[in-house]
Amino acid sequence: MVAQLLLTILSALAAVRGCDDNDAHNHGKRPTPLIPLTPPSRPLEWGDINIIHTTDSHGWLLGHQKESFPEPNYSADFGEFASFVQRMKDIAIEKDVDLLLVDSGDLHDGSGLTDGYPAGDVNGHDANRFVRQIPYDVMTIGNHELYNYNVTLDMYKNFVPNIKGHYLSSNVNITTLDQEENPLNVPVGKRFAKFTTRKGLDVTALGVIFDFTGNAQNTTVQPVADMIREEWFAEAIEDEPDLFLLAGHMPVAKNKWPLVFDAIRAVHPLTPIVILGGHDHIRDCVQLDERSMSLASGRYMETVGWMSLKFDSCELEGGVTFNRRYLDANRVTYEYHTGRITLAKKFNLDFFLGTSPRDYLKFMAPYPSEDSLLSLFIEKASPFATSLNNTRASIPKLMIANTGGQRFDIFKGPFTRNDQLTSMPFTNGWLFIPEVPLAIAEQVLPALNHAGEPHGRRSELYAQGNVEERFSAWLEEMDRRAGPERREAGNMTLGYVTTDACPGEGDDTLHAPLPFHAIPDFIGSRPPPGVAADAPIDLVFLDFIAAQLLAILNTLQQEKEYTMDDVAEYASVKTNEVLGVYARHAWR
Ligand SMILES: *[C@@H]1O[C@H](CO)[C@@H](O)[C@H](O)[C@H]1NC(C)=O
Ligand SMILES: *[C@@H]1O[C@H](CO)[C@@H](O)[C@H](O)[C@H]1NC(C)=O
Ligand SMILES: *[C@@H]1O[C@H](CO)[C@@H](O)[C@H](O)[C@H]1NC(C)=O
Ligand SMILES: *[C@@H]1O[C@H](CO)[C@@H](O)[C@H](O)[C@H]1NC(C)=O
Ligand SMILES: *[C@@H]1O[C@H](CO)[C@@H](O)[C@H](O)[C@H]1NC(C)=O
Ligand SMILES: CC(=O)N[C@H]1CO[C@H](CO)[C@@H](O)[C@@H]1O
Ligand SMILES: [Zn+2]
Ligand SMILES: [Zn+2]
Repeated sequence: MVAQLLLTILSALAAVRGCDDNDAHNHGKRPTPLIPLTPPSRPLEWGDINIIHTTDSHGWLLGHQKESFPEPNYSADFGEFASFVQRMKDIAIEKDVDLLLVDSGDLHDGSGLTDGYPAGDVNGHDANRFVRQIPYDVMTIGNHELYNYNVTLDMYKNFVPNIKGHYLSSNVNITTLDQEENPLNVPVGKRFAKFTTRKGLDVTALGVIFDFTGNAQNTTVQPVADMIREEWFAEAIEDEPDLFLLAGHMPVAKNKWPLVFDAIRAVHPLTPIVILGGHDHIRDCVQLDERSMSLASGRYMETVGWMSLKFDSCELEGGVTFNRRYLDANRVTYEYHTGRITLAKKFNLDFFLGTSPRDYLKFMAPYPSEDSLLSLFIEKASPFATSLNNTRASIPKLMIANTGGQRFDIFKGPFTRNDQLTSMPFTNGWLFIPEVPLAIAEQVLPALNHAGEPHGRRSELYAQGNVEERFSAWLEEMDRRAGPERREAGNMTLGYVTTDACPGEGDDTLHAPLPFHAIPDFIGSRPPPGVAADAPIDLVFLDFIAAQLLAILNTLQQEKEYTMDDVAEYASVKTNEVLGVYARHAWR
């Protein structure tokens, strides 16, 4: 729900941002990059407490969108991250363990959604409305929240009061004016938080920044060494929790974490301590002792950090096992770890069959033509696919099919199992009558089309659920109505142009009508070359049209009264397999 909402808002936001560049890209749910991504190497190791960690996201809510290496690895957007978090929370509940979500700061500076703000606005103000919908338990302040006083003030006034969890700034203050316009020097967030997890574990959390000196006037960063001497600090760590959670905008190696760590260890030698750091933009992990782990999780929403703690016994002094992992932020990763393999994966719909060299169109291209889906099906794909493993393959044949089964165009580019099924979903079989003289067989198609689908036959087809004829009539009407005006509508994109029986304009986006070419009810393969008119051939056709075809055949000659007894199966390949078989052969 939240994820879906977020996605919607993100795309809305992107569209708004796109306003003044004319080239409003759609940043809605983007397709998985066509470049195949390597899935994770192994499942995550869950513990009793599990943590998802982000840091230094710097406004990369739209994810990495370029196709050059290694960008597709980080292609998930924030909506997908939100969805991942939601699913991981569900899994945590199923496993009956805790899952916490932590961010270590630097939400600002570094991408259009934060830095592209219009004059008079504040960097990150809009993007942070989406960040705060993610159910972070603990967030902390980074140096990029402190370069510009307006940004810090916005965090203090708008972000901090509205997030779901705790925003901690143990050593960072802001000076604002109180109601009497007197300077008021206060922490931006809270200095510390004590909370109980869903599973009942007590957590004491801090949010510490490194000894940053580049901060704006009227913000204060207290050196870490001074912070640990504060009275509030001593009080905050005095009671022993089940876990100290130290979030902070500070590299996990070679910085001031040991000061904080040692101060806590002096009081609590054995309490597990997790440190979630950042700022250097690297992936890093150290252990200050074996009852602690410190993790840094990269930058720019490239990396999602994972840490888990497993208590080896119920006793306080029992062992703790830590585990950490750096996840590439992409949809393949998220799907892998949530075990929510999509139906598309389960059905193997991405299975690559070949690369279509062009668009093959049912109504938008004339039939027959190089661009016609119908020509492709009956002249190329079906003759090829039905000749494989077929003892009759060497006998000349003529193939006939109806056009109701071709359901959707094929487009240039990768042709997958899903494309195979969208284009031709039905499982009709191929039948044949042997030894029909070519001259007679050649008359069958025109005679069928001349007879057309008899009226009774059409309403019967419609009653059976076949809507293709109504749909094509709708397109044809659009095309006819537009007439020569189409050429004048040069600035419009192609699409549906609806007229219905209700008042006013129904279509939201106005289009010029799609090109439309009438198609026959029946289509046929090319006559076999170099075969004499009276030579016998195999007349091959779909089982769906057998009755009609026999009736026509009996009107075209008097030599023989054909019945179903003269008909046999021609090939085992079904119509919904034909295009796939052909693609593997011709489009590889
Ligand atoms: C902060 O906001 C004020 C008021 O909108 C504006 O005049 C000022 O230029 C801003 N300062 C910075 C550093 O952006
Ligand atoms: C800092 O705050 C004081 C009021 O406390 C104000 O007079 C001063 O202009 C502020 N400086 C900046 C740079 O915002
Ligand atoms: C931060 O604000 C608190 C509360 O007003 C104050 O007691 C403390 O001295 C301030 N710390 C710094 C370093 O300014
Ligand atoms: C033809 O036979 C081979 C080997 O038995 C089989 O792998 C292949 O799928 C068959 N092709 C068709 C189109 O039936
Ligand atoms: C096309 O041009 C007309 C006339 O200039 C204009 O009113 C209309 O908004 C334009 N449509 C699009 C989709 O750009
Ligand atoms: C680990 C991983 O998924 N690496 C991928 C990063 O992206 C490139 C394409 O840009 C793939 O080739 C890698 O497999
Ligand atoms: Zn950063
Ligand atoms: Zn930083």
